[in-house]
Amino acid sequence: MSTYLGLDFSTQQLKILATNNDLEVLTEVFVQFDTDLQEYKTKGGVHIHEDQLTVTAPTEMWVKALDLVLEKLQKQDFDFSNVAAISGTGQQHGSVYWKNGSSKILENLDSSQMLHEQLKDCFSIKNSPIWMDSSTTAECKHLEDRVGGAQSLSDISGSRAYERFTGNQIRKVFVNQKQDYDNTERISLVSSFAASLLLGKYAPIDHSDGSGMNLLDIRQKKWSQQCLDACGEDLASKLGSPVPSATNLGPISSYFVTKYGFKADCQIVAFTGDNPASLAGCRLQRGDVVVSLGTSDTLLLWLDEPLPSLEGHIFINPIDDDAYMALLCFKNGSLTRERFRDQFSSGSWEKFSDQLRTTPAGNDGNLGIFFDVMEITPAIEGQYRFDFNDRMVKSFLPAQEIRSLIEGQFLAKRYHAEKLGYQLGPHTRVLATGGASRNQEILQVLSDVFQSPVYTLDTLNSACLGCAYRAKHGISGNTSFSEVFRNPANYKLAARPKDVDYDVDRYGRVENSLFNIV
Ligand code: 5FX
Repeated sequence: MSTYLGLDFSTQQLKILATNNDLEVLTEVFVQFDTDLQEYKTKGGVHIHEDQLTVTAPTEMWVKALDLVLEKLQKQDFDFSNVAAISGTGQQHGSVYWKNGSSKILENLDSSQMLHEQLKDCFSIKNSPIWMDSSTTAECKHLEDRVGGAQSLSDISGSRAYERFTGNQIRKVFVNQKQDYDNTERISLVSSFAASLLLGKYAPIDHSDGSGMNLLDIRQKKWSQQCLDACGEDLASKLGSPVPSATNLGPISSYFVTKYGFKADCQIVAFTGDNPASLAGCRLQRGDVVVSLGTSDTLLLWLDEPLPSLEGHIFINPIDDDAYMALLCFKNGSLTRERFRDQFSSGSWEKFSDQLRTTPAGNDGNLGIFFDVMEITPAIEGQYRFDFNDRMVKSFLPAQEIRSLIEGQFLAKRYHAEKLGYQLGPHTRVLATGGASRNQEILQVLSDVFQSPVYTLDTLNSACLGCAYRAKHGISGNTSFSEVFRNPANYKLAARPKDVDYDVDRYGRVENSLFNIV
């Protein structure tokens, strides 16, 4: 009869999903910050400040949302007394600053009052910096300089310095709001903050989300003293010790037992970041890669031996603490595909598909790299076409344009994945999600470029679902993550690779040559 809950504190909403003991979804409810909590006046769940660089969210709004979402679940007559364990996730990188003395309040919550009424004065910084913030360029430079450069920082923490990464955000507070910094006894990530509410005491940061801070030594699995010293004073004690992502943190706070009827021994399993949680929700296994084809394209990879680079991010793996995962973001995704459809396929996806079907794999050597807006991976903008002799040309035939775009996009993904240590193997599965994963011809190119079968999967709720899975895993003793499932994953085989050979090294050479052109 046991049930499990997964919570997702994402940018625009707080969602909660319940599964039965077989990890099948029973119900889900959500609170939309802009509409359900209008008093906080957010747009898309955030406040963009006047400088357009600073982006925050009211911490108290997240606290209030927790009671609201549980009340919504209560209205469905959900039986809280069957919940064996809860885990959750939050938008990555965001930080919460608990004021000196707050742990006492958190440990003595009164179930006759709302959480936000009791915790409203507990935050030394009332508006949490979040992942959309890009105001910390100076702090990033400082951190990289202090540890010997961007590659050294990546070698330690899995990523070069990024504005949104928490260490740089913490340093901004340390430099500009020293009094508030000194008045802070604990700094949480959004994920560990949310776990703290449920636990009724400060929850540790988990290894996987902790890897998005530019502070954690991803091999030692400890804070890097060098990085801590570059970002603030006495930071180790403010952060607490990080723990493996599957750690069972203990029973739920009595506040929730009395107020909602949870049983007293309902366990809280460490919360993690949304991308790691998605990896769990997709039930990724060693060798798999998730390719999400949306407005921007994202890659999630399973890695055993990471090679940190100046592009992409390496995190400790959320479901196997000895492994790693990589996250790669590509900004030019669907919008570029749609532009090509309008320009070269008369606005028709059917014609677009037809053009892919009738052109040969490899495009007779015609290679295209199209970054309509400044790309993240790599940081280049512009339109580049190369013929089979690597000579730059101005245009291809319309059908070649279409194929060069799709092949170029997937070659970039394979090239950058391999640069981070990913190796294609005989058991590699490519799991495709997002809007463009409904196009069979696009999936065929993906399969050909990766020389692996492509499966589609429905991941609307992958982060939330991943946390219900992690909740069960966290209380299952020494069983591995894959052992908690009775049912096979619901993947559909969509394409098998044709016998073609793509020259990924050539793609890499050509892409690198662009740095000398732009
Ligand atoms: C990852 O590095 C990101 O910044 C985003 O995907 C956030 O996690 C979104 F919540």
